[in-house]
Amino acid sequence: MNTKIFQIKLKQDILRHLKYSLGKDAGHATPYDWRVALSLAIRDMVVDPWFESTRKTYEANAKRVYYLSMEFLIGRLVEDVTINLGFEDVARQAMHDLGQDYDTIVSNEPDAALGNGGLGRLAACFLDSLATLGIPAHGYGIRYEHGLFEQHFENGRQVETAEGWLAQRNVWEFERPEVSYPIGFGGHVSESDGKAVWHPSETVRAQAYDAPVLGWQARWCNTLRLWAAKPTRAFDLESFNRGDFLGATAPEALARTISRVLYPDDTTDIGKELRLKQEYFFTSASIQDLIRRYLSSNEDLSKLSEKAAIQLNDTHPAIAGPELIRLLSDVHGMDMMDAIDVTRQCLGYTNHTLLPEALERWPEHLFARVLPRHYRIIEIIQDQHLKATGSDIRIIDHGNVNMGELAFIMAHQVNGVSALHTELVKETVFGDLHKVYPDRIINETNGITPRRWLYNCNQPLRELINSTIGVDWPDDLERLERISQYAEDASFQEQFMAAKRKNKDDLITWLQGKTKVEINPDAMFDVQIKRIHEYKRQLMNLFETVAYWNEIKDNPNKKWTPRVKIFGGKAAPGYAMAKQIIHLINDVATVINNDPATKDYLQIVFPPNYNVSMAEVLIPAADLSEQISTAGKEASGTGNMKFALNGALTIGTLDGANVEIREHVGPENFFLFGLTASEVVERRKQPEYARRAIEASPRLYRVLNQIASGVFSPDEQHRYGSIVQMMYESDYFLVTCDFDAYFDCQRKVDKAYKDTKMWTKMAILNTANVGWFSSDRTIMGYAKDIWNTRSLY
Ligand code: 26V
Repeated sequence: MNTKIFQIKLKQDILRHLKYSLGKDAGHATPYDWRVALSLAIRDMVVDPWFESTRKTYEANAKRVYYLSMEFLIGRLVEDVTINLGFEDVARQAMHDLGQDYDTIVSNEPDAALGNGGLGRLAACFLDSLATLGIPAHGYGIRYEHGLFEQHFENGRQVETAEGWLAQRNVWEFERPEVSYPIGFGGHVSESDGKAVWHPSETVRAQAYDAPVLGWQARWCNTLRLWAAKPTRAFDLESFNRGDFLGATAPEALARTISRVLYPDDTTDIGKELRLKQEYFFTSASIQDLIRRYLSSNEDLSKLSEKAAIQLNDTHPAIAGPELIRLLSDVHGMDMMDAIDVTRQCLGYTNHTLLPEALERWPEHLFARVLPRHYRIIEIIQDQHLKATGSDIRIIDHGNVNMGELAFIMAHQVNGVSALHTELVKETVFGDLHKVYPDRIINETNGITPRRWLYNCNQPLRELINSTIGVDWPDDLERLERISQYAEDASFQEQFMAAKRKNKDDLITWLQGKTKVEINPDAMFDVQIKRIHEYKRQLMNLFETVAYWNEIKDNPNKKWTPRVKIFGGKAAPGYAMAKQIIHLINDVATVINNDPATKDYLQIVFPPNYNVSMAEVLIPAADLSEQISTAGKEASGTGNMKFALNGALTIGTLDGANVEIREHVGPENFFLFGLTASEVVERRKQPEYARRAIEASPRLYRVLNQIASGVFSPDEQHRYGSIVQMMYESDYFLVTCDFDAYFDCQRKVDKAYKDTKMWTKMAILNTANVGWFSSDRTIMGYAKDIWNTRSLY
């Protein structure tokens, strides 16, 4: 079909959905109606490729990947799907013909925010790449009623409100009432004919909702299956008839609690029973589902690993090990030791953090009460591991069930997410297990999908690349290298700069109404967007901002490089220090933005409610990417890759994937500073390292004094006393020790930015040389090293 005919058909489809799916006529349709009608029309076109991929997979009886993740941070979908179908222009024109602005309509879609940060966004990029590569795969997760909380500021403080993406119709999902599994909790275990029988005291149902995941150019389509918790008995008529109306709905409310909200805390082991139940809930449903699928085409469960690769996205689904063993042995009669072997051949485990407080441990008594049969199976796994290896590393230890050890011991491969992180995993968290299983830990450096993170979010740059090197790069991103030959070409440079400028203008437009600050588009846009955490060191960035402000005020006649400091990010609701940091950023912004002496040179903006859609506007507009974590703490980072791909230069430490990014773009195109991971460890051993660093840095000393004396909180002088005190007394993340190096490095950045030609060349070389960080490359690595799966087209 040619474009014209498609356009007519799409228009008809949109109007048909408006009428028959929404019951609206065009004259009375709201933007919401138009968006839903457009999405449904687009969705219709995904169904055939979806069926086709499923049919091919069944026909080939192919091995499937099962990606188990507590989080999928997807963002909006309609543009993504439209672009994968190759219908962007058609859809834009069709909407235009219907009197609607495509961009306005699609921006009305709520983000699917079923994740906290990096780990969840990685899962979403992986789904995109699996579909693009034609690898049969299912994502499995939870259909949270409320995604990540929404953030707004009241007097500079973060306030959280419940997010409600499902209040509107979720056009992408297909409800599957017929696909549902019982999930038990609690109770006791008895024995019958030498077999264990678990009698749960409470049972809920996991019901499937499927969304198609379409790959690039619609060549392949996988499924994201999310589970919603439902009661086994929806309504208690007896209670209702007695007049107990609330009690009648209690079973439903109780069951639904399990899939009600996404845990917003990615920093602490909150030790909540509900969280454990959530983990078991979606893992058990997924394992039951994949066994059923296997048995629909195969008989012998001992060969399960020939058809199923199960990847654990961190330890949240680590209960998959004991659950699969339970089902194989208790339910399907397999010998327990064989079941352990089969399970291990199926499982892979990805570690995403070294932070000790984020490693999951459950109090033994809680675990044994909620999952008595699994507790017993873990004891058996542990015995087998102790006997086979002679090691003394236990899963159940000091009254805790350690999910990291469980995942490690039950997986045939364990991977870190960047080269440095993987080495640190071997040396630290899993040092002892690594000695016992020396071939188990491997590295798979993270990646990002270039479809969302360049092709879709940065149209000006996309067009420039297309017209310069052709259109074949989005599914083979290393082809971007071809633009490096134009890095010094005056006309290409000019166009590259023009694209950046267009994105900056668009950002300014987008910010209107979100901030009162008037932004200078010629200023350097310096961006730090990520969860607020001490190790990510937003504080160091802020201290440097204050120091720069001081410098400008002290030397008002010097030619300063104008900067806009942009912050974005949410703090976990229970993380008091992170919330203080947000408050301080906003307070500093108020003072600096209102200083007439510096406002031409320095501005701070912190738009609230950072999410995937906001990242899609901010990243293309950035000149400078802040990747300044304490070395050894950021497992990989993926924002760092998105910025570099969009032509921002990085100021960063040797941490996570920064190390590899720097190798790819060349050290001369990367602003490096700070202690290395091993220097960090050494520095911490020195007494009073923070106090000494402050004493040695008049600049930092002055900044801390200003903060302590209430310069930024005139209404409450001592508001930030605890932050300043923490800097002097502990400063675990070494803000004080890296401050001077960071400040000096920022002045190098200033200087480089003044030389527009030089800067543009460096930016072009960043875009040209980060093709390796495509998540397609990452997924090919997993497919080869861990899953042993292949593309089916
Ligand atoms: C832990 C917990 C603990 C219980 C409450 C909920 C919750 C949610 C998440 C986590 C772990 C978060 C780990 C994480 O997001 N790590 C990030 O993973 C990215 C992808 O590999 C990586 O780029 C980031 O550097 C890393 O911080």
